[in-house]
Amino acid sequence: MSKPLVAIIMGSDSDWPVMKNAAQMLADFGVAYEARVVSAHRTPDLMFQFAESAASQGVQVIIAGAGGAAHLPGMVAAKTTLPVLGVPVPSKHLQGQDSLLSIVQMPKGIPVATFAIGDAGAANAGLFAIAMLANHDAGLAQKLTAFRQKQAEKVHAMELSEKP
Ligand code: RP5
Repeated sequence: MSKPLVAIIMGSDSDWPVMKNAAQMLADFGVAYEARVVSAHRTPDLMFQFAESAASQGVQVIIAGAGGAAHLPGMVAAKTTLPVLGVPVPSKHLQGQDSLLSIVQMPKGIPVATFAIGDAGAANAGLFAIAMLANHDAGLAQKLTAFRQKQAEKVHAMELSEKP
């Protein structure tokens, strides 16, 4: 297995069912990735160590998912200049609206690219990472074009049943 170009991190193993959607996308496109739990408030030292060493390990994009007071993506972004893609994970009481607002409202100077809440956001974060890597990888760019074409073909083939 080649060195991971994308690191997927998340605040808890309970985020994995959502974050798996990013991993699946990267796997489908044949992009090497690693996925691990790094908690901003429960393992802050690990979070800093991860963020500080990611670039030197060959990681080019970080996808960070968290729920609730979701400070993981922003804190990681504060410790690296790698692009950080934030995925708001649905939370127990506020259905991920808290996660979304925590991640998206970064103060000026430290950006986090924020995606939709939940599965679609995680899948799109995977696709966005692929699009960034595809800028310097013609084979990957071709796969991305093919993926879009396939999606369009599915829509063209859609037929509505039970028309009035
Ligand atoms: C956050 O708290 C995690 O990202 C997760 O979404 C949430 C709940 O964590 P667990 O209590 O399931 O470990 O840090």
